Amino acid sequence: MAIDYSERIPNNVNLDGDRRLQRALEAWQPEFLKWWGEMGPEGFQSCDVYLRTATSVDAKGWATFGYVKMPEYRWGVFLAEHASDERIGFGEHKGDPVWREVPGEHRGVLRRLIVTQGDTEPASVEQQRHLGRTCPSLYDLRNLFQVNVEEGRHLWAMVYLLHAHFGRDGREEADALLRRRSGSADNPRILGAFNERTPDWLAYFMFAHFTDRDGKFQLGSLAESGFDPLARTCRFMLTEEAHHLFVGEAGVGRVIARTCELMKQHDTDRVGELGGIDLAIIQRYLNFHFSVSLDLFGSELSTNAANYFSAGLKGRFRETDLTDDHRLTESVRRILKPQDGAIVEVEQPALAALNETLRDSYVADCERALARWNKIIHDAEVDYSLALPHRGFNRAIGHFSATSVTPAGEVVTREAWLERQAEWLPTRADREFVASLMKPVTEQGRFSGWIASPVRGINHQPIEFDYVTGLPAA
Ligand code: BYC
Repeated sequence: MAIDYSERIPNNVNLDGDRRLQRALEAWQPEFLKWWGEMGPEGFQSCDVYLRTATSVDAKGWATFGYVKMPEYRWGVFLAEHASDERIGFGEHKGDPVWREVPGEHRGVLRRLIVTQGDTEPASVEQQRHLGRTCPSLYDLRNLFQVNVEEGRHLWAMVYLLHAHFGRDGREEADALLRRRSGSADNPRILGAFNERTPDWLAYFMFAHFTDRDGKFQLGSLAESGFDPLARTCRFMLTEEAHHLFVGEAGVGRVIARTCELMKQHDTDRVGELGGIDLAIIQRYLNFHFSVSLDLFGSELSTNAANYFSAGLKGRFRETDLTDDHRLTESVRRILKPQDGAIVEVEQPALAALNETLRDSYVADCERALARWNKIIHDAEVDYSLALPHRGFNRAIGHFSATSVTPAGEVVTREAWLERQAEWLPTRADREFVASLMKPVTEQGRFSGWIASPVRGINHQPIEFDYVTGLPAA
């Protein structure tokens, strides 16, 4: 399963053996590079960045590290190895052999799922393109670029599926993925969170923590797909995704650690004048990114989600580990719903409520990470706890979108909510203050005053390693 890097498009899918597909992807490649030049990290394209590149897709050492200029990164097409059990694990086709080709009757929905997934990848690169200019350290700059090139590769992963399995429609969708733009009024990205700005590094770490974590769960459910090329593509993407989540969680954790250090040193909880970020501001950023990311799971009740599952296209997270009948036609579950000024639990068909089931898995994962952040605070002997807001708070999708819910889970009037919004979501003053801290630090081994240094470097290199060289003059 080694990857051949002498190919123009590195791959482990035997692209040589399919000249038509190879030519189609080779025609898309310059368009991708043009997009990367226009919308990728601004101002750093000629730097040498200490990046990892996939060399094989098996568990043993798939990555190799070395200096690469980002436009020369070897974006390629990599599928994980075949699973041992090649049967569909859920839905109406449970037990049938997996599909190697797109089943005709599911063509439209499958394409839509792949396009939606694919659209998020370039979107996140676009959202993060200005961040390099204000990096808190070379270490963080390198991590940002690692995430960016891998999101680019995730786009390649979805584009390969579109080209290989969806004919002319697929090629058109692949082109459209390079035309939509995050935040554009005329041609925006598909999902809400991917049109929000990522204006500063606290927002970036929160995004990598909360929004990339949606990626973990969505890719995890697509990795269960009965459409085998999609499942194997997503399985390999998940191995890359783990690093992105690390960047987010550790990044926020280091901001918290620095804040606590300043609080203890100066016996105050207002660390702004000392160049740190108050825990209250961190909480407001958390509230924003968590709620926007909850929307990415779709409505609580969704016939789309039920159809994806019944058709065998999109499972639940770790479907195979679950012990029910994997069909859910007779199952019910309880979901939260706003009703007459309160939040009540109602019973609903489990199939219709699958978005909520995936959202539950996500929230539980966020809770575990939150406990690790709170441990940093408590270990520093600071009397404060961060909390996840209620899942009805600040929602734009689903049945909470028309209801005003506080982070504590109280239903209030719209007026009351708007009056207190500044307590809960980042204010303009918060954003301006955080922006004022965003001064680039690019000396080896140095870090901005608002963030602690990491525990260790990348790939056993020291923290003061020269992770990015050839920086543009300030
Ligand atoms: N914003 O039936 P519903 C990642 C639309 S992140 C805007 O509830 P469904 C990454 C919906 O499309 C993972 N629109 O939706 C992270 C539908 O539209 P139509 C990305 C939204 O289909 C960081 C309508 O509302 N992968 O990888 O059950 C960096 C009715 O909704 C939103 C995927 O999402 C929204 N938030 O569920 C880089 C996996 N939510 O039909 C990468 C593929 C819903 O009325 N996508 N709508 O036009 C899916 O599985 C589903 O499309 C969704 C939505 C879960 C997103």
